[in-house]
Order: sequence, then C-alpha cells, then structure tokens
Amino acid sequence: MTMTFWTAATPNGWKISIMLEELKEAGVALPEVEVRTVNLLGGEQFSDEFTAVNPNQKIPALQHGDMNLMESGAILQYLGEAYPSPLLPLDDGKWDVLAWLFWQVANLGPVFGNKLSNTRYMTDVDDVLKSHPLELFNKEALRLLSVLSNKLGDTPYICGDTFTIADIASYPWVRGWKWSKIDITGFPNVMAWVDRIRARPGVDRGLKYGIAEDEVDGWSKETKAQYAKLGASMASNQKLRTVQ
Ligand SMILES: N[C@@H](CCC(=O)N[C@@H](CS)C(=O)NCC(=O)O)C(=O)O
Repeated sequence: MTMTFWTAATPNGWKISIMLEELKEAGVALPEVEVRTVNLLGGEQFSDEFTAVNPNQKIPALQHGDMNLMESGAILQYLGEAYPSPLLPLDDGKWDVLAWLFWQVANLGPVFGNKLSNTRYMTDVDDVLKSHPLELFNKEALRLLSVLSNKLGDTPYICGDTFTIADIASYPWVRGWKWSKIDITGFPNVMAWVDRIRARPGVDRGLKYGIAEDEVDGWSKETKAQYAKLGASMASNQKLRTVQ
C-alpha cells in the first residue's frame, strides 16, 4: 500500500517528516512514501484536490491505501500504532505519551502558532490591535514552557529516557522560539532538550523535507521577506473566505 504525505516546511509538517525518518532510524520498513509539497503561501491548501484529502485545508495530511488522515496528532498516533517502535510504546507507557501528544496539539501548537502569526505574519494589522493577543499568547506560551520544563525535569525526553511522538509533536514549535519571539532561555532543560533532539540523525533528515539545506536552521532573507509579504493573507484566512 503506497503512502502519500502532503506537507510543507512548517512545524506541523516537520512532525510527520521527522516521524517517518525516526521510524526508519528505528529499523521499520516503511512503504514507498510519495511526498507532495503544498504551497501554503500560494493557497494550494484550498485546492479541490487537497480539500478532498483534508477538509480542514491544512497540512499535514496522509493517505495510506484508501484512508485519508488529517491532524498531525492523529497521523503520529496512526504511524506509531501501524509501525510499532519505541516512538509509541504499546504497553501502559502509551498513555503518558498520548497525554503529552494531546497536550501539544491542544495547547502548545495553537498558542505558539498564534504568537508566531501575530509576531511575524499579521503585518497588515495595527500594532495597538496586536498588543493584546501578543501579550496573551506570550504569557500563555511561557506558562506552557514552564509546564514542559517541569515535566522534563532532568530526564532527556518528555516521557523519560526514550524519544517518543510526544517529543516529535512539541519540538518543531519550540525550536522556532527565536522566530516566534518566545523566550525559552529561562528554561535551561528545555534548551538542552531542543539541542538534544536537533542532534538526532532522523530529526536532521526530517527537517530537510521541502526546504533548501542551507535554510533548515534559519531562513534566508528572501524566504523571510516572502513570508512577511504573504503570511498575512494566510494568517487571516483571506483566501478561504474568497472560495466560500
Ligand atoms: N491542528 C492541525 C494544525 C495544522 C496547521 O495549522 N497547519 C498549518 C501549517 S503549520 C497550515 O496548513 N496552514 C495553512 C493555512 O492555515 O491556510 C494539525 O495539528 O495538523
């Protein structure tokens, strides 16, 4: 059964590309994966072809055989169960991993995403109007970082000694802390966790999907300018409104 992975070089896309590469690292024989890059700034997420795969019109999405799957958390869990590996324990250890996976998709992802949108992409919104969401999302992001820091304690990964889909879900958002201007420097164990994960070969390969090698750890000026110019329409869902 072939697999088609719809993605873009963004935190939610990296969750799945990292998962695919970490599964390979764990010795899993995956089927052939066709990678389809969705041009988010060009509005390809609103195309009929992609909407048929993911009615929510956001990457990532995964097709496996006849099944269409949306939502990064569901895709991580699906891959973890379909291809058993330490990335998702199948004994009782599974529940802690799933709880922290759901914590990411319900909390850390939306809050970091909204902070990022207001900080970088909503360039057409007045600064005074943005000051409230900026303060709100920054405060909540810092609270979530303290929750993450407490959970990590002095263990290497979120659920203990083993790297799991809980780490895969949170890492791509936290690694972009400079871009979203969320200051993680008050949490040394979180900073060490970011570095520890970046050093993994599977993570390194996963971060390279759909982006030039020299932009993996920092976008070029041109890419930043493109997002600054077109990010506002994506952040405000302008295109979505016009197709409805
Ligand atoms: N809850 C979704 C969020 C997906 C998401 O927000 N994807 C972003 C990229 S990081 C996207 O496709 N944005 C395009 C848009 O909003 O038009 C998930 O976890 O999969």
